[in-house]
Amino acid sequence: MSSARAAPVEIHLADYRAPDFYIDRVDLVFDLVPQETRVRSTLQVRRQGAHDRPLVLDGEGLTLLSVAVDGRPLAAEEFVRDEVSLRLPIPGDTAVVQIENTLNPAANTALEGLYVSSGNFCTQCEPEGFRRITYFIDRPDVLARYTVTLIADAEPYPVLLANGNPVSAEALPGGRHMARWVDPHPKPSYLFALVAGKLHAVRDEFVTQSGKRVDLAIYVEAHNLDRCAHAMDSLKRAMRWDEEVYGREYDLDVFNIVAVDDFNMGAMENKGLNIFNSRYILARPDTATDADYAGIESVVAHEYFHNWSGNRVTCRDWFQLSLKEGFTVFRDQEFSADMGSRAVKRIADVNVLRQFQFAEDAGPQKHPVQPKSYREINNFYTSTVYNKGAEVVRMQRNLLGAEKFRAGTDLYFSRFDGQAVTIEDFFGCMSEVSGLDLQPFRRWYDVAGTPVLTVSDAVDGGRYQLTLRQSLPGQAGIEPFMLPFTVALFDANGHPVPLDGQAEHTLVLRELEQTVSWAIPDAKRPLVPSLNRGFTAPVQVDYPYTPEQLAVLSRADTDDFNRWDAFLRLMQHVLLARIRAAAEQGKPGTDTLPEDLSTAFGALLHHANDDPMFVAECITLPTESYLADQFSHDTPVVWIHQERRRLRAELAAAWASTLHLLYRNHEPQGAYHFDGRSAGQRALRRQVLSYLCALDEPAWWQLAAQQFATANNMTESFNALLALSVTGGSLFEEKMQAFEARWRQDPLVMDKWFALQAQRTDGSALARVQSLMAHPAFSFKNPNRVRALLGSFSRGNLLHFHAADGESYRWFADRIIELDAMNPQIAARMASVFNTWRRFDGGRAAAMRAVLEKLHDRPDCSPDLAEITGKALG
Ligand code: B3K
Ligand code: ZN
Repeated sequence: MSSARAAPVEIHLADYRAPDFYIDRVDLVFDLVPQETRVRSTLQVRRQGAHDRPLVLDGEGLTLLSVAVDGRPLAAEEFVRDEVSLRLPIPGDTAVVQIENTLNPAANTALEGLYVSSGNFCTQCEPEGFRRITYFIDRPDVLARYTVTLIADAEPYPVLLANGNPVSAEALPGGRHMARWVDPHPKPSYLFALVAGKLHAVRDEFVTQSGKRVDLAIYVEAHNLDRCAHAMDSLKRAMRWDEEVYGREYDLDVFNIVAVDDFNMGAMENKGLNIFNSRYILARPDTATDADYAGIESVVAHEYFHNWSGNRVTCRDWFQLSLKEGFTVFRDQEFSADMGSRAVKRIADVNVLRQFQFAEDAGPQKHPVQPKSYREINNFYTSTVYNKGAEVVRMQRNLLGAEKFRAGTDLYFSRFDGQAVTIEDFFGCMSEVSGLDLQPFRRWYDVAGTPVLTVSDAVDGGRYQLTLRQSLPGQAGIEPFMLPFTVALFDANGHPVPLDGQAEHTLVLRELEQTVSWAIPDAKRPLVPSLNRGFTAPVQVDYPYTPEQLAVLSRADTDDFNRWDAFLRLMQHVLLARIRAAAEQGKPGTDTLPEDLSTAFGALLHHANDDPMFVAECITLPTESYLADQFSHDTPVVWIHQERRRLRAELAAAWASTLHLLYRNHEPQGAYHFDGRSAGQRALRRQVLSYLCALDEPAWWQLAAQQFATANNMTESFNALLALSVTGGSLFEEKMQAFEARWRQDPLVMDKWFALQAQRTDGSALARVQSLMAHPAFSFKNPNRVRALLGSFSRGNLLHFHAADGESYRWFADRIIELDAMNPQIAARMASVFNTWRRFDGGRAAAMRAVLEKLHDRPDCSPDLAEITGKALG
């Protein structure tokens, strides 16, 4: 199928108009054949308002066979059809429109609409894929009740699934069979789904809080049946949690999940029929890591939570995307926090926010949580809409308190059930239940960029005073944001200094500059403020911390998040200073490990027995790409890599015996189990081993090799490889080959191997990636494989992707061109790595700019890619 579309126009929020027609009921009959699927659609159409405009249906890449209105077939001259629409006159206020069309799912490489994955039919309609299946008013504010009949050959497609509840199934002549599904809940077309294929189900059941039994099933290929237990368990826990925490009950007789191998993103919340990228379902201790287990738990929950936040109450238009995504991410974050360690979950979420969203906010694709315009909506499923959107909901929860927030969500769900609504509507419920004037808060949805909070303090006449000033990088004369900001105070020994008798204080900031003060008794100076505790607001805090102050907080802060943050700042402080110095002098630094940092590192290690997961998070070095983001020009690629390695080796040398002791003491016993304690132990051992292997001592490498040989689970086995990759060499090579030999038939496991290969810094990484494209386990058509090999090379291999000769850029751009012809969404995502081109030195910047121009100036560049490259070029 060609991915070419009509030239996209810029769509503006301000231009929103209610639809000219509604469609109340849809009856669809699918005759499923890979090369030519036939769709018969019957639409009950209703005119909205007094007008005589025609009915305009969206449709792309379809072959139209017939159209009838109220039973009368239309002649060709009675309707108008172009590449993206079908216009027909509707005589009265209501009509029954019947359409027959065909399409070619087998040729659909864009994985949008109806396509074939591993021989099975599946769909992806959000945001605008339904128009690639049949003609429809394909926008989220048109909600209809669907009846769907699937007809297919029984042998290759024994399982036939659609949204809602199954109502009938029967065998048909000629080896065919049919199944009919009815979804009683009105829904927008983006939530439509069907699946047909040779699949097997793992089944379970859930009894809802009102006593209703729901049949649960996860459909996979037969050989994956033993990899569904964790996903099923996660689903049941999510269903219970949504009842307990939000009072939300499930509303159909069945809940089905299907895992497919070819999928553009993580998963999709289609009503009653979630479709998942198989990587977010399949897990067995020997094939999946702790990170995979955690990812499955949160994505299964996320999609389930959409049943209310997204499906029952949906979005009026795509500018409201964060209404469902930001809110649902917040819900899944809280679910995972309740299932495991709250502090560690918060650290992980803020890490994602800082690494991806802050970077997005600082680049050419910056946009508000509620964008004001777009060309290709697929490009707006971003970290800003998802992760900053979740922070904005979290702030509302923090401003209102848990109880009022729950009253607000109750009101929202009951008032807008079955409707397509706006961010304003959500927000209005929060104001209404709390009586708070949240209007100043609205700016969080409207303004792009990460606010900076510049904080200064003073001690004056027995009072401790904080002055907080808001600014937005690159913008003068801004209006203030409203934000909750939690603070506490410590003395030089790390003892808490109460503020007005309280351990901490949540300030609600509303002004560009605010000063607050508290009486403090004699506290040992210097005082150390703990700011934005728990990351109450998604801002950059700019306070001139000294290394001594950071060391105090990393040892003694009673807020785990800020303890972690203090140590990170300390590491970053040392690393950035060293990187700058090395870049200036053109040679590696020779200074010794700063005492503050080393002592703080040791103090954290001593805490590891109490909370191994937390300490593992703390001692994780900032990634190279995160460090690179801290430079606004002449990013010193080589020095970032080298100085980060040097620091790792120094810390390892200083603490080798403690590290080794921790490694031995935290060996998880018995069979693999995914729980906080043992996952924490494995995470700690992973960090510890990576530090030790950074030392030039073969004994540590042998330790990793031994772990690789004896591990009874993928986490420990892969962590050993990761540690060995720090040094490279023949031992690493040997273990990589052993891993490949064992797993080459297992694509999901091979993704880990491809990603690690792509990130290797020994030898010629580009040549290695080039040759791996021909590996039998690699497929350019599969988004997971492309992300593993090409995505990891471009984003995870700073040194080689940004090699000074520009060869990697040019080779990568040529792969993007090939991808663009097959799957524009993936091509656009891959291309956004070039967004940072202005932050590199002249030679690299020119080379990146040249490839952006090459990508952009092609006549057949997809709208997806053109929007990204156009913005990057500015
Ligand atoms: N709503 C889908 C994302 C659809 C992305 C389309 N490009 C998954 C999710 O966020 O739950
Ligand atoms: Zn979502």
